[in-house]
Amino acid sequence: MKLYNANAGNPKRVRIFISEKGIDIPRVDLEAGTETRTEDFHKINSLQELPVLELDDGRIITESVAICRYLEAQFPEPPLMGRDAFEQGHIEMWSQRIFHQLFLPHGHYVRHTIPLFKDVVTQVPEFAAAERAVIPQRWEWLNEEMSDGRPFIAGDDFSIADIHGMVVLMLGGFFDLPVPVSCTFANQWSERVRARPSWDA
Ligand SMILES: N[C@@H](CCC(=O)N[C@@H](CS)C(=O)NCC(=O)O)C(=O)O
Repeated sequence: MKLYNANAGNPKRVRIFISEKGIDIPRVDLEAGTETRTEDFHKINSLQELPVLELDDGRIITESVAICRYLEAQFPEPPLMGRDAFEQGHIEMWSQRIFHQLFLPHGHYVRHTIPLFKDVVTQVPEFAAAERAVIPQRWEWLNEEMSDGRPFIAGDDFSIADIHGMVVLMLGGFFDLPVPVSCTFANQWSERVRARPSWDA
């Protein structure tokens, strides 16, 4: 196997997942937005995005969550996507919530702001500003949810829902969008996940 990787949010999701699984997958490091916009890379992923997992027989899986799902099936321990039907549904629920409530506003802000995406989307500065403005409220929502004192987003165990949150923290670090200081529980969670070895993946 090999992972086509970049220093960006969606590849980071997969790198953290791989680190949490304790496995090692060789990487091909590319620069997203430049080295991905070639004819050769188009043959690998028609959307010209990273990450991409190439299996030993040449088969390809794109989409960060799809890659995680494949790895979860191949390497079930430790389980990051739930052990039984309830856990799987519950973790997926939290993954969707973190993705829609927190990752998307960050993603929209980035895509509508930085030069890398100016040929990919029609950048609308007002939309970028509006998406940036909702982020503190979304952290307050998560903080309220976690005020029951649970250590991780979906409960007692670390899961892919936390990995989605870690990617949000990483983007927040790049674009000066920290967890509001008033969000005590969310900040405690942030410290907890930043202390994991996978944070540096
Ligand atoms: N839905 C995809 C999104 C992948 C994506 O947007 N990757 C970005 C880096 S975070 C990229 O490669 N962008 C290059 C470009 O837009 O040219 C996933 O989850 O993997």
